[in-house]
Amino acid sequence: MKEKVFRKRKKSLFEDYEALVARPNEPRKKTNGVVQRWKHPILTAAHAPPFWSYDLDPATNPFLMERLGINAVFNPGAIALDGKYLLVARVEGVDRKSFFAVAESPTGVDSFRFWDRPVVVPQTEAPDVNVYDMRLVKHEDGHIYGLFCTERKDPQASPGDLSSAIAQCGIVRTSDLVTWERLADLETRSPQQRNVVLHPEFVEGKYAFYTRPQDGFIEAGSGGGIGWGVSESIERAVIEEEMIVHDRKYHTVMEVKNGLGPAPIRTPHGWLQLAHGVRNTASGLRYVLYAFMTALDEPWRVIHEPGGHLLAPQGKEYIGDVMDVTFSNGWIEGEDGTLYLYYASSDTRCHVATTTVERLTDYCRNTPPDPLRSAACVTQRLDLIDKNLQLLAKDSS
Ligand code: M1P
Repeated sequence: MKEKVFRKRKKSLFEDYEALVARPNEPRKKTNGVVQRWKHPILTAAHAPPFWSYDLDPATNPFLMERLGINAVFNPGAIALDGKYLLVARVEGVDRKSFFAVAESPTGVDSFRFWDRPVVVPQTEAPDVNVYDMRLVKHEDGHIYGLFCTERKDPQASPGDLSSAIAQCGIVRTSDLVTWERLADLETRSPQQRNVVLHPEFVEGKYAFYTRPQDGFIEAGSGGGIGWGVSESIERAVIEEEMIVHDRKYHTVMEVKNGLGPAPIRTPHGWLQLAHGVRNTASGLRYVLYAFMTALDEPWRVIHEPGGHLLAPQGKEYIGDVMDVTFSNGWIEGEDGTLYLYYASSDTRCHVATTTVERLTDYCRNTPPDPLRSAACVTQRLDLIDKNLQLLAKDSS
C-alpha cells in the first residue's frame, strides 16, 4: 500500500514539473512601447527538478518528503551559447544559502529547464558563505567570465552580532558553463562590493570593472553609486582607484543606492546600460530598473540619462521574500535584434521582458532626464501635452 502511494506521488511530482517546464509563455496584452512584459515567470522554485529536493528512494524516504527544499530562484545572469538561451540563476535553498544553476531554453521566453547539476564553484582560501547574482560576460580576451557576490561573516562583528557580513566580488571563468575556474576575488579599497560587472572590452589594454563601493553591507553610507576602475590583470584583479560613474541623487529612484545590472551592450550611439535604483518608502526599500548610456570611447562617461524607472514591480511581482523589488543582472541580444531582458521580482522568481537594442537606445536618447523638482516636471509634461494637443487638433480638423 505504502509503495503504491509512493509511486503515485512520485509520478505526480514529475508530471507537475514537466507540465510547468513545458508551459508556453505569451506576451502580456499591454505594453508601454518600451518593453514587452511576458505573462508567466520563466523560472521559479517549482522549476527545480524534483530530484534536487526529494530523496526518491522508498527505502530511505518512504513518505517521499522533501529533504532539501528550494525556496526561490532569482537574479539570473544570462548568455547566448550555441544557439541556446542560458541563465545562471541564483537558487536559494530553504537553508537560505544560494548557489548557481544553469537553465537552458530554446526560445528565451519559456521552456527553461535546469541542467541536472548545479554549478560547482571552486573555493578560494577564504571559503564563501553565500554566493549570488552572477553577471556573465563574453570578454574580448575570449573567455566567459562570471562575476558574483561572495559573502562572508564580518570578522570585526561584535560577539552576538550574527548578521554583519562582508560582500566582495568573486570571479570565475569558463568556456562552457560546465567547468569553472576560480580566480582571486577582486581587490578594491572599498570595505564592501556588490553588483560588480566586467566591461566586455579592454580599455587602454586593461580589464575594466563597474563597481559599487559601499560603507556597509546594506547601507551605502558615504559610498554608493556605480563606480568604475581598471586592473592590469584578471587573474589577480586589483583596482587601485575607483571613480563614480552614476551617483545616487536626492529624490530620484536611486536615492538610497544603485548598482549596475548586466554587462553593457555596444550600440552605434554608446554603451547601453541597465541598472537598479533603490529608494526608501514607508514600507521599506523599493528596487526598480533604470537605463542609461555611456560614451563608446569613455564607457565611464554618462551621455544619456532618461528620468525615472524603466521597469518596476507590477501585480504579483510586488510580493515575495523581499517585497517591492525588481532586479536584473542578465540580458541577451538575440540574432533577430530582440533584446531579452531577464529580471527577478521580490527575490523570489524570474521573468522576461522583451524589447530591442534600437528601441532601448531610442528610449535612452529621447526620453527627457529627471528635472529633479516638481515644478520643472510640470513644465516638462506641459511641453509634451501642448505638442500633443496641437497634433490631436490637427488630426481632428
Ligand atoms: O534584496 C534586494 C537585492 O538586494 C541586494 O542588492 P543591493 O546590493 O543593490 O542592495 C542584493 O542582495 C540582491 O541580490 C537583492 O535582490
